[in-house]
Amino acid sequence: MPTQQRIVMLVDLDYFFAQCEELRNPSLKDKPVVVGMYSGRTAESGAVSTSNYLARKYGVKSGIPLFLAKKRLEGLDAVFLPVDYNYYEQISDRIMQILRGYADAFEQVGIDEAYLDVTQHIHGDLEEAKALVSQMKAAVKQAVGVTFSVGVGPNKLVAKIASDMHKPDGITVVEPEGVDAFLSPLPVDSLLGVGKKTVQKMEVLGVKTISDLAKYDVQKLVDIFGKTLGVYFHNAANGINNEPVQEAGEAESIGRMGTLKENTRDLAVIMVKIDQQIEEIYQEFTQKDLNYKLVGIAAVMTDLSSKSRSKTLDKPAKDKETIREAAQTLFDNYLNESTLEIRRVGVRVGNFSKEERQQKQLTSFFGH
Ligand code: TTP
Ligand code: MG
Repeated sequence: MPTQQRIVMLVDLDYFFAQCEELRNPSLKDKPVVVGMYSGRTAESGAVSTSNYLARKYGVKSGIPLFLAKKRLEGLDAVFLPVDYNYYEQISDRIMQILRGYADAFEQVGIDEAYLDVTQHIHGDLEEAKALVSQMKAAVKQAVGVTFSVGVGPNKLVAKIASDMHKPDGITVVEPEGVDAFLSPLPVDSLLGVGKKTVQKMEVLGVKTISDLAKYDVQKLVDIFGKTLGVYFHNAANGINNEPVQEAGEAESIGRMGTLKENTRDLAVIMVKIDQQIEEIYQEFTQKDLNYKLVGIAAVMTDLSSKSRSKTLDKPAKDKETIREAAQTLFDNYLNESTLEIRRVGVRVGNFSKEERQQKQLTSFFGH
């Protein structure tokens, strides 16, 4: 199916943890609300998980230390609450259930995001897409009481970036002809998988915007970043992304998940655990005589939020080293983008099918 004809949406729930708190206590709505992960060391140590838009006006956002948030909100009637992940998950489940009904294909990513392929549902008509988003927003508002922002585009990559443009309760539609103009001026770190280190490397090359990256020689990118990433960056910068919207777990996979001895951001410590898991997985798929074509990782952070990333290989493999290499790269990229400590880790292999798959440009390398 030609990429241009698809219509893909990314739904991102607005200031999600904080919005959930406002939902069960509407009197919070006109106050700055900060949801934090308290580390327990002192009453104030820990980091902000998220905040409502009122708190953001004072520079309080995800990742900053709680004591700094307190300082920035001093004298205001601010409310600080601990993360209640189970409650947010219940709200999320109800919303996802509703959204699923609007999609030809649905893929939830984390607790507050989902991709919807709506191409057939709306006969490829972007005007209908806007109407559909209005319906979705109204349905979720009425049934659950939560707002979200939506990006609509010809593929997952564009939809994801678009979803960030108008928040909260926004919608951004990028037409296929408008993709280049939309992406060109954006900084390279708007692309999934471009973290701080990559930004620095690219800056040295004189590459700051997506337009710079799109024009940069693909062979040089491959020399610098390796084949998979180099080609991914080149395609992504040019708005090319054929990755299907696919329910997680649709493809059979074999995996292991486990808790680390202590919370860490140290890749070497993580890989010790991952190596044990690979050993077990290896036994299992060798017994079943399977070749795998996908390697995935998962991480649960200290605030119990979880992230997963996966990478599809150019060709099927059956050895341990390939899993290890891919898992290490995925964790390395992930650590590069997140500031939280990791508590549990996992690795899996999948896509055991022998058929050649068409989809090779995967933004799901980076999990979103
Ligand atoms: P986001 O969608 O990144 O943020 P958000 O929903 O709070 O705000 P926005 O309106 O900009 O979409 O993340 C979703 C939830 O994940 C967020 O509500 C809390 C959690 N989270 C953390 O716990 N730590 C973090 O560093 C980030 C970025 C998010
Ligand atoms: Mg969100």
